[in-house]
Amino acid sequence: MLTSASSGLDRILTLELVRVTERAAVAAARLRGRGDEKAADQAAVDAMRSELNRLPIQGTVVIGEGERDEAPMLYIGEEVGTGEGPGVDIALDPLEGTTICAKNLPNSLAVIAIAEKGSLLNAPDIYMDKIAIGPGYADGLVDIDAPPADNIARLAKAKGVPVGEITACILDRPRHARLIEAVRATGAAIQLIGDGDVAGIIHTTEPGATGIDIYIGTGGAPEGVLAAAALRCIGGQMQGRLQINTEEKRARAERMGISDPGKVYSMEEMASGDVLFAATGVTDGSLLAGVKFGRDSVQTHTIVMRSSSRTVREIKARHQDLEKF
Ligand code: VTB
Repeated sequence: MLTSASSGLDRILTLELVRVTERAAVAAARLRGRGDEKAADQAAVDAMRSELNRLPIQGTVVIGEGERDEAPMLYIGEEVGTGEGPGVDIALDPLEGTTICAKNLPNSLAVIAIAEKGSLLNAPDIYMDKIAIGPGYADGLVDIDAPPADNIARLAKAKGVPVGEITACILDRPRHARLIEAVRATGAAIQLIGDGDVAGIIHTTEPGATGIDIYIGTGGAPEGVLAAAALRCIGGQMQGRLQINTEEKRARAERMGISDPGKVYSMEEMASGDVLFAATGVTDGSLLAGVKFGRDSVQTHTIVMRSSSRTVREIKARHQDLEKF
């Protein structure tokens, strides 16, 4: 048995996880900048699935490529791993930011989180309102229900800088027009991203390197759970609320065990227990370099971490067995 009640997930799995995102990232990177989102995503899915099936786990995908009828692989409920070893829940996104990969723009990632059974929010693939900041601030400093101007002002004060030195990351979507206006009215800067809010949220944890202090806005709920898993490991704060605004979404959420449609989830409620998280850069980004193809090797850059120890490792790998890649 690889788990023990006191230590949560086996630490060996942390390093095993790196291969899973590395393989997915390399497969997607071969299709960077080709304008074909579907092909890049499919390549990442295939590669992640085959590597995942080598892991000594009895894994169940709880955040995946979609529900079974729409996703033939890595669908929600799919059993993955060798079938020997601990039972775990898995959240994954083999290519987070398909459009940015297809356009070869920054910050697309291959991402996975492994958690103790029952500890990840089983979110339907709908929108989630999100707010996140990095570590080192008092609990509850920002609040998803507070006006953006208040959150930005509180963050600036806590950081000890004028509001004009705060940068918010927001997905560039028409639905965010009012939010963008409200943030700009404070004097804060906005980094508008085309896709990839898992990276956007992780970037709040290292404002010195990324220039991003706060993430605000509405993106995918599955990406929200993945980001919460990452922040559980690095530190930081996040809140999320599912946008359950139709009867159909309410029914879907209820089937997944969600009974309170207006609930604000804390980071710990989205990803509790022991969580392992890994992300490999596909395209170059502000925290992770993208995959580099050389004559005789392929280089990858991965961040891998574990919530129970809060260890954050960066692994730069040079792969020379090119037949595998
Ligand atoms: C975001 C973004 C993802 O979905 O979650 C977004 O981070 C939300 O959906 O990379 P819309 O595109 O409909 O705004 C993605 O773009 C993935 O599809």
